[in-house]
Amino acid sequence: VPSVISFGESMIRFSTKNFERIEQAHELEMRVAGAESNFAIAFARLGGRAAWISKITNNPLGRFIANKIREHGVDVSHVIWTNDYRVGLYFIEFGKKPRPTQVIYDRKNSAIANIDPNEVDWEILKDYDTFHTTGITVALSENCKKAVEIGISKAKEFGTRVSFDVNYRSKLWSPEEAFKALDPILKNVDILLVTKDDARNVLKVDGTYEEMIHTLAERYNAEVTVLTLGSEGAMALKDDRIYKAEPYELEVVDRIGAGDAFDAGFVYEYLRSGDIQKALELGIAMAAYAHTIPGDIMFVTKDELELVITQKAHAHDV
Ligand code: KDG
Repeated sequence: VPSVISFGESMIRFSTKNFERIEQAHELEMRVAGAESNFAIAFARLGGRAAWISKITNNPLGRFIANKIREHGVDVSHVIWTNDYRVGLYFIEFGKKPRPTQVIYDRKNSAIANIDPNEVDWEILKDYDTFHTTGITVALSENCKKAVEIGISKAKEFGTRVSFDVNYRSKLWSPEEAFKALDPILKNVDILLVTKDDARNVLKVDGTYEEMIHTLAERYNAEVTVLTLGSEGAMALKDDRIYKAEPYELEVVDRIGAGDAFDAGFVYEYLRSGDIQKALELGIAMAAYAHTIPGDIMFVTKDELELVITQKAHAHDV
């Protein structure tokens, strides 16, 4: 069974209902959000073994987060609990064109931002195939950045693969700050996951998608490089060979968390079979499903995904 351990912050996610604006809302939906826990949950739901490391304030909000993540079978026993600091919050109002979706973070001074990188028992990475984290974690604080760097170097030492999604968030840092911090880190990543927008705006690669992915592969030398193309599907490069997967036709309910779902699908299948084409197909199917489900979390089964993958493959037969 493929296994991952992810590292990052999760927050309470409050969203308005029926496309209300935050300013007018008198009711908010309360859910859990966090790229790295979304990833671990999606991975666990596929049948993988998943754990999530974080540091959380021990209060009802923090317990709400850990419980919601545990519910899907993710091991949260390595979480570091503290009585200090706070649980980060995150507010969303969904827009309808031309009004954009808005995100407000209220997460400064969260427990994980104050993590001491040495308080994590990095030895546990030995028990997993892959260590996964994202640029969001690096953006949170100097301590988090250190922790990511130590985690990656420990993973290397133990022969645990490192998967990393650039996951640029403009509310956390500028593209220049992100590039400066992430560029050296990405050189130590085995499975590099990046959207075309982050590749262009943060990593400053240009040209056609093929040119972009080749540049990324040459610059960072990952075992496999994955470029996601939004509504155009996704592409991967391994050993100089390019693989592509076509997108699904879909209706968007909530796109947040789709990237994490893609990552989980890709990494799960890549670890399971090593088949890049299949990994892309599972990633794309996961992302498509994620767009149809309210909230960040992937309430799906492997069977449901296999069904849509088969239907897609046969769509051209008729
Ligand atoms: O990928 C989805 C995340 O952006 C969301 O869960 C919130 O982790 C989050 C963040 O920091 O934006």
